[in-house]
Amino acid sequence: MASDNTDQPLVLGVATASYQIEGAVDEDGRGTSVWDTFTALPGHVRNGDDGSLACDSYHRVDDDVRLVRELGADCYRFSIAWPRVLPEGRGRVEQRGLDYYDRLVDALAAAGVEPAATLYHWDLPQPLEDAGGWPERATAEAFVEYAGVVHARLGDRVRLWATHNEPWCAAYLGYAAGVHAPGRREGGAAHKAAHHLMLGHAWAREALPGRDAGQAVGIVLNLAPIWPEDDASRELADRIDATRNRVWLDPLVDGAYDDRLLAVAPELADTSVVRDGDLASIHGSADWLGINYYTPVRPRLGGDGPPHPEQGAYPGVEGLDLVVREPRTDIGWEVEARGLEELLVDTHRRTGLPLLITENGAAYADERVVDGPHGRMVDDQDRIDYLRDHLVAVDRARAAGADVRGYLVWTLLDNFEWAEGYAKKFGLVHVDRSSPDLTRTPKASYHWLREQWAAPARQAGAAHLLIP
Ligand code: PNW
Repeated sequence: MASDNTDQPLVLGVATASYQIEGAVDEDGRGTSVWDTFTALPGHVRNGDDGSLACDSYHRVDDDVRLVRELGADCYRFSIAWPRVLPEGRGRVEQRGLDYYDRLVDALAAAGVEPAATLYHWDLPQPLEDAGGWPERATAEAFVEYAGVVHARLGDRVRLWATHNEPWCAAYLGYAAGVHAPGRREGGAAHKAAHHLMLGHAWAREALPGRDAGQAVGIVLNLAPIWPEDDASRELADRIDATRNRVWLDPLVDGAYDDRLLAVAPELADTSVVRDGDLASIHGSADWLGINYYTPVRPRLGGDGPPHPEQGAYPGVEGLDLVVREPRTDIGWEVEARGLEELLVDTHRRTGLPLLITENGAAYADERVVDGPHGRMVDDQDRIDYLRDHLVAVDRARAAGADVRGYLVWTLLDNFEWAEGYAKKFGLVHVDRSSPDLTRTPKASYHWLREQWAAPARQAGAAHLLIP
């Protein structure tokens, strides 16, 4: 029975990811990741940008945590760079890399902010990619080893864990479309990567001690509402839904890949890839589910013209056109808060899991620095409007019974936005890349959220909302 959940407290906070903010790629024994390699090759990233400096957060833990605390966030979601911890991907452990996350977690504790750690936000150690990457089952085994090492160091203080961030991007943008690292264009490899990502997730969760004692392990998916443009595009929409949503949710919820999915991803019918017991391992393997939402997907049956640039991200699907309606953010993504409401209600019905919105936010060209009530700041009214509309959508989904426990904004700082480099800015805080200390200036949206979040009396400590 649907119940109104709007009187339940909501965890509020912000999210970041290691490669996007840390910089310091050659420090303290960090190994090479696929993103170091990918960004070094011309043509992969706008303006030839890379994450070697990023926001220099590796050296600015205290500044960043202060910004999180002063925002009034309950929770800070960050990710751990695998090659800082295991420079070769497995085997030798680099304590200095772990020390950095140790300092971060302690600083968050001192600030009264609940840490939420993501183990994999795309920084695959290059040696593992050299051995075949996620299309190889051995990568899932290495991930379990890595997860255990991190957990042994941080598990006494971190209670909220996510295994993977957006495995769709890792598998399909990385191995099929080739627009993310490692830049391969092999549709079949992407489907295998998808399975191995889920397998690594499930095995890692199983291997983490303390899961029954006040810890919760989930996975972060960028599920999307799929809205066919017309009746003729319904069948096409179903095939988009297969790899965008069902390849993750079906094994998790049903312990199976069904025939409609196998028609798009025949590699998953191969019993040397999907082995006995794999689906049983993945079945039910999440204590909570993270949802990253930015925009709906509107497929339309394409004509005979050239293939749509994003078609490569949907291997096994021909004749795809993707419609992007107005209004759009600076990265070209449609603004449509109803997509979030629908996604939350549908995912609640489908999974029954506690849901945490682990990312939502907007890229705008925030160039106007003004004198405001809080001193110099960036006027980003468009971002305020985006966040307000999406927070209203969250409320509506909760009123309709969706079990949404929290909402984290993407992202704290203007940072390295993957293939878009530094040109597309999602931050609540502006980072002056030309200043030697990478000066951070909160935008109007930061001040607005702080006022919003100070208003309701929220319970201190966020983890209890997601811990079983
Ligand atoms: C997510 N796409 O990435 C990530 O989790 C963040 O690291 C990222 O900064 C944020 O969303 C904004 O992009 C995506 O091209 C990157 O479809 C690209 C796509 C989707 C998600």
